[in-house]
Amino acid sequence: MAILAGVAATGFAFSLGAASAHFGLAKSEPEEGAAVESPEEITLWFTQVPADNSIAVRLVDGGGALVETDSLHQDAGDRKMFRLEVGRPLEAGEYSVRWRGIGQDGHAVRSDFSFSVRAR
Ligand SMILES: [Cu+2]
Repeated sequence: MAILAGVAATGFAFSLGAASAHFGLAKSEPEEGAAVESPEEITLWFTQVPADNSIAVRLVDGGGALVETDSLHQDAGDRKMFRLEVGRPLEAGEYSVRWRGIGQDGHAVRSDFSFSVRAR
């Protein structure tokens, strides 16, 4: 009985560890699905501090074309937080933010989220 309990507890701890080790996006500004005025920057908060220099973020318009942006900055105080400076007014329409990065478990993860810019 004690052995079985020990095995179960180990399995539980392992699955918790695997879940918490996985890398992803915690939130963003603009949020997924938001309709906003042209944002000066796009902010991403990840679930953990990514591997150094592993984050890339691209802004793509509704037609799939890459939108030229300014630089990406990692926040010095909160290293899970990254800001992409847009650097230009965005026309009204749909946009996707495509990101990739490497978490502390060494796995490369990529995903995207979308928002729209309202007509003024
Ligand atoms: Cu992982």
